[in-house]
Amino acid sequence: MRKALITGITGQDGSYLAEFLLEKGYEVHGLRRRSSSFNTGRIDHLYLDPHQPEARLYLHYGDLCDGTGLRHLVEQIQPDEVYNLAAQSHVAVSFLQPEYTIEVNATGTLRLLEAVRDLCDRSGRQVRFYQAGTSEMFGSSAPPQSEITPFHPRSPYAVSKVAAYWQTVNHREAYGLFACNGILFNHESERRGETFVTRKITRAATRIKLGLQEHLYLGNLGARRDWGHAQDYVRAMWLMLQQDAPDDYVVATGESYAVSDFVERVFARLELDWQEHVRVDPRYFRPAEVEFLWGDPAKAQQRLNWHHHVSIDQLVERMVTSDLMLAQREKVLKEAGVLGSATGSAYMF
Ligand code: NDP
Ligand code: GDR
Repeated sequence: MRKALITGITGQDGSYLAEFLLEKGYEVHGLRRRSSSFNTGRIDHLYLDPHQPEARLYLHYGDLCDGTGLRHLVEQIQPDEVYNLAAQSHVAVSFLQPEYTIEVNATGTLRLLEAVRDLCDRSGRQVRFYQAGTSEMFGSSAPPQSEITPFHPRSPYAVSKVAAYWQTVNHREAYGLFACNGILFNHESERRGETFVTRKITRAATRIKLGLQEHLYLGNLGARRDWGHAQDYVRAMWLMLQQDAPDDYVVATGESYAVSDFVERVFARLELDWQEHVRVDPRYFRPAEVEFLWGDPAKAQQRLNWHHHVSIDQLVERMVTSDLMLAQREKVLKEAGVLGSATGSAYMF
């Protein structure tokens, strides 16, 4: 049975990747952070008591800031494949916490790469490594962006990911590690964190539909993104590690829409007039913005035979349907007097 280690397993992509690998018959090990509140909501449906013979998902406490712990875990688990998805992944937050963002995303990746290199050296095994790179690395480079487009990062987050990208390339070239960078454009889902713009929009619009809130405050409505569904994108991560040789790949839909387009689609689906409800609040503007991301996925299509299946309309449909159910539940609880109206804090950023 092949073993995979996923850092960031409690996040959006980690949860879909865990699902995908379990389905493929892997034993899956995930890194979870110690937290004072539960942070496993996205993977609880996959978890079985480890005493049960059919259990194949194991969680381990760890943190990308703790190199010793990472090293112990890599030694103990002896994975065949390592997927490094853990990150301080919010671009706006990275302007507020630049040192921490670099510490986790850049130095953290280096710590993990070194632990994997040592395991390969000592055991003579070839461990395959996936690094979660991002279209944010292209920053202000003109679209369409592909593997040969120069990087011009526009945030501490993007700078940290460029560093992690080159560390991954360097471990491949210097030590012969089977290490790949996925350069993934934005991908969303019903499990997307609520402070990323698509989910912020679907959460707010569905709450507006049910009378739970009146307005949605957003920043730059003109920014353009190439949005896919996370389920399609985790398949690409796995495909990269199944090739004969390691390489780097852009993963995108090849279509780009403005934030205002996404807003319009969501509100139209709910038969609401978005202009009545959406307000621009400059607090959500970023010190530097990435205006136009539009990926060229030709290499992934040709070499990995990867294609996205979920269209922008299907993405909107899935997110709206799921958030409508959440809002309905919220409404019932509120009417029963069980819930206050404290959810507003969730919509920061
Ligand atoms: P999420 O923010 O949903 O998940 C991030 C994960 O990283 C969570 O499991 C989080 O744990 C964990 N994490 C954060 N800090 C640490 C740390 N110090 N040590 C260990 N774990 C940590 O991100 P996504 O799932 O959306 O993205 C996955 C990866 O892909 C990230 O690296 C992101 O930067 C990158 N990426 C994402 C894209 C997207 O559009 N979604 C596009 C391109 C790249 P906890 O649950 O405890 O917070
Ligand atoms: P992004 O995603 O920065 O592309 O990073 P996000 O959804 O946060 O922003 C997309 C665009 O929408 C604009 N925007 C707003 N964004 C947020 N979050 N909140 C708002 O109110 C708002 N109003 C407008 C932003 O300015 C931006 O232009 C995501 C993350 O998942 C990264 O980890 C990943 O690497 C990239 O996608 C690819």
